Amino acid sequence: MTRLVVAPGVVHWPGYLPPEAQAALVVELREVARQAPFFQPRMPKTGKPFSVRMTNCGSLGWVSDETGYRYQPLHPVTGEPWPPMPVALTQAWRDLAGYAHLPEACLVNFYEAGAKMGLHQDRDEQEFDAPVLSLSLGDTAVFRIGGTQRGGKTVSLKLASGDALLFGGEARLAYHGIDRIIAGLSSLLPQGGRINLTLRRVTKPRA
Ligand code: MD6
Ligand code: FE
Repeated sequence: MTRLVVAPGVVHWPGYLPPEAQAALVVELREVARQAPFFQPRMPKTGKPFSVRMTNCGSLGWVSDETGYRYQPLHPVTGEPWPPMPVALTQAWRDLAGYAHLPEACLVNFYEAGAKMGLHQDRDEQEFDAPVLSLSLGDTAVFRIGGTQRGGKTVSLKLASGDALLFGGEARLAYHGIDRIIAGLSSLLPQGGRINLTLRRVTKPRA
């Protein structure tokens, strides 16, 4: 397995999930999305919709609306608990995260052609000692990462279907985003598009 250190604290495993595991995960994610339909998050204050649609699995889910960003145990539209995390995801976490406790939230982002995500920090969690683990499925993304200050130097890398990316240590609060999606390189999703999963530990584990 190729393990690329992109920057201190940022590790990229191209093709971490083999094609059969990617296909099996897509089947499980269709069930997640049946129980917890994709919703359109909105920017705090302005209410401007994101171009990415989202859902979650696990005991907590990340949501965003006019009142802010937060984690909550219930779907913002259906009011139901998030479905459980597929075992393949907790397995990837055990395999790659190097963190003793299980993740609580898996944010599922869906990008159609033209969707992107602005530079941001992941800082709505209480536990920054845990890394964030990302898995990508479907179309390739151009991912950009910088330092912990906005406006610093950035580098970009492509995330293809099956790739894993870990953000931890001194990179845990690095700015990052998705510049664009490159369609046509993966046949995993018949209608195209990209799914990104980010696994997070939200609460501080009790000692
Ligand atoms: C994406 N990823 O790949 C967006 N956040 O669609 C993220 O925002 C992200 O990949 C924290 C750690 C890893 C990530
Ligand atoms: Fe992020």
